[in-house]
Amino acid sequence: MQKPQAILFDLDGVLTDTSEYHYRAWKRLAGEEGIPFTHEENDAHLRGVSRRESLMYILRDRKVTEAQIQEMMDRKNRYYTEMIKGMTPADLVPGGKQLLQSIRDAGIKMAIASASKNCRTVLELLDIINAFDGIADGYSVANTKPAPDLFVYAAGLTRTPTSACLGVEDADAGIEAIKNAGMLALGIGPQERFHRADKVLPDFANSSLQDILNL
Ligand code: B16
Ligand code: MG
Repeated sequence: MQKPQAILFDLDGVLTDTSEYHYRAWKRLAGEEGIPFTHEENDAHLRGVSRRESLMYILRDRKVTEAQIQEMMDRKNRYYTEMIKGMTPADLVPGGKQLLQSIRDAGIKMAIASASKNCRTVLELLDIINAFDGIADGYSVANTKPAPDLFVYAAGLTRTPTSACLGVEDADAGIEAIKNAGMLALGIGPQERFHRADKVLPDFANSSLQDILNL
């Protein structure tokens, strides 16, 4: 492929493995509410999906008030923030620091496009908050993935046309968002998870810029 002018990274599940913490926090909440919830369901339906929509999936057609929804979202977030407290720069994907540096050295802009409201906290804990030209997170746009908005917003932060951007995602909803934004999409995870990815890498650890560009 032609060298992109900007690379837009999802955070949870791409640059760090916080997706497992999200799962465990939802699992605990679901257990407390007496609702069955599996890892497979998490991978298929919750990856990259906002906090509220994730809860709606878990609750399915149970009748709940808005106050109960808020309480459950807060409770899950308490469990999640408790789990990420101990994160350190060692929780960045192996080879991540070198990868970000080589992208910078190649003159390619970089931004984060994460659905998470905890995004900045995680970037600080990983000590990479200053590595990006922009950060689009769970506070940036109203329409969540698979809507293109978050990736379009992140492209704008790097002042790059969407057609010259490459997005990197571990969630099928995120790949949809990238393609809906008219960008090239790199999926991280098992091939069968993704429907519209231009390329898939099973694992992001120790990936080089060449691996990414080799679409
Ligand atoms: P929060 P990403 C997403 O982050 C996670 O994949 C998803 O599991 C989570 O529900 C969502 O953020 C919202 O997170 O509850 O912290 O606001 O993958 O888009 O970086
Ligand atoms: Mg993700």
